[in-house]
This record gives sequence, structure tokens and C-alpha cells, in this order.
Amino acid sequence: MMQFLETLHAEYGQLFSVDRVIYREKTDHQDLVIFENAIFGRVLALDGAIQTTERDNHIYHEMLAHVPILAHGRARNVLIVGGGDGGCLREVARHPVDQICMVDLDRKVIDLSKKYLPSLSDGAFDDPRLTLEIADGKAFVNQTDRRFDVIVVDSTDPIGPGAALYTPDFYAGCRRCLAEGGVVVTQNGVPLLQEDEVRDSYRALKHLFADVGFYLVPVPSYTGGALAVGWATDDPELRQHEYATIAARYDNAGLPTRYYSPAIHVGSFALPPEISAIFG
Ligand code: AG3
Repeated sequence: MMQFLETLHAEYGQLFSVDRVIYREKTDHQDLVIFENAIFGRVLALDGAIQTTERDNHIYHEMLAHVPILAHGRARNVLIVGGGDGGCLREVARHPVDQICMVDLDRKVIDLSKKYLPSLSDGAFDDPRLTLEIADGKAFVNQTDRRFDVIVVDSTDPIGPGAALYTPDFYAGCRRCLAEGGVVVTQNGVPLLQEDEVRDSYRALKHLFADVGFYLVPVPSYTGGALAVGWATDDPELRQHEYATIAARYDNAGLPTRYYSPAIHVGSFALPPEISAIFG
């Protein structure tokens, strides 16, 4: 393999030169490849779709973890659904939470990421606060007795095993195991290329939660423009905090962020009219 062409979208794709294939395997669930690219460093792809890269994963993972946790302000129990590469876990673990539960379907993604992409988790899989479950996320949220203040859905796209994590049944399970005052955030694709995904998630979440919205995160390797992250909670105040509130919490947490900042947090909820129109 000298080049990797992303096959996520039928009509458009991004091309990476491949300096070296680090590892390739068809796991029980998905076609996994880790390769080396001169700009992005090591890159993880599942079923032909880019999942994460050494170079830009901090943008996505900082925003997926810090926005809901700092908006909540006193999160003690956090659930990550998916996220087997450990990047989201790394950022969640920087907070003084009591417990982190991570549920991923594919053990191979976790094991191979630890081995070939160690900077992604940066040791967070050894965090004593972590409970790791290899399980179907949809079944987990519909069955667990645990309750979570923040749920982060760090899923693949709604193709293959990830599709279950975009269903009304899954969202209802998230609601079921969300503690009072909690918030759910969901990876929701790039609106320019995946408009239906944004619309469908909005409609399904709106049935279940009082306040549903999106914030935007520009991740270069998720090509096509900013990525939408879904936001669902019964507390509308969580996404209306003033800059000063978020800045005070951020300073208090002492997070070593490279992309996230309180100003970016607040600004990321500002949507271009053409994106609001998708679900408005
Ligand atoms: N999250 C993968 C997000 C995929 C975004 N896809 C896209 N460009 N539409 C899981 C891996 C990161 N921890």
C-alpha cells in the first residue's frame, strides 16, 4: 500500500501517502489499518474511514472531553462509548472525576492502539478510576445500573458496527443511564458531507431531551469542514455559560490543552445559519 484513499464518502475522498504500513488486520468487527504518513504521523483507519491521527487527534479529543465536563462543572462519573484508541480517555482522565467507564465493542482496537499508537492513550488505560468493558454500547446503556454525569459517544460513522450508536434505542439508553443534570455528547459527522446524520440525530435526541444542539470542531483529518458534535441534556444552561464561568473552571482544572480554550468552548456553539437550517 503506497497510498490510502478514504472510502467513507462515495463521491469524495482524501488521499494519504503511506510511508509504511504499521499493522493491518480484519478484526471480528472491522477492517483495521495503522499506517505512517509524513504529515499526520501514525493514522488509524477502520473500514476505510480515518479515525484518528497522531498529529491532529488532540483537537477532537480535547473538544469531545473538555466541553461537556467543564460545562457540567461537577462531573464525577463519566462514560465513554467507543473511543478504543484511548484519546478521549486521555483527556477525560485529566479531570478530577471519580470514575471513568469505557465501553468499546472491539478489543483489538484497544490492544493495537496501545501497542502502535501509545501517545493516544498516554498511559490512561492504567488509570485506577477506569472500568473497561468490551461490550455493545447500545446494550450497555440499556442495561447498566450505573449513572453518569457526562456521556461521550466517540463512535465511528453510522456504517457497520457504529450504526447502532445512532439509533433512537441507543439514545434512549443514554438518557436512561444519565444522572440528573447530566449531558451527552455524540460524534455526528461533517455536516457538509453528512447532513442526514445531523438531521436524524437531532430528531431522535429531541424526542428525549429538553435541550439539543451541536457544537463544531474543525479536525483536518475529518475532511470536508468542521465536525458536528451533538449535545443533549435537560439543562439548557449548560451550553449558555458565560465565558467567565468556563474560564474559571478551566483555570481551576489546570488542563494542558493545545486546542481547547474557554473562548473556543463558548464560540464552538455558534453555528452558521446553513448548519442550523439542517435541523431548525
Ligand atoms: N471517532 C471517529 C470519528 C470519525 C469522524 N468521521 C468523519 N470524518 N465523518 C472515533 C475515533 C477517535 N477516537
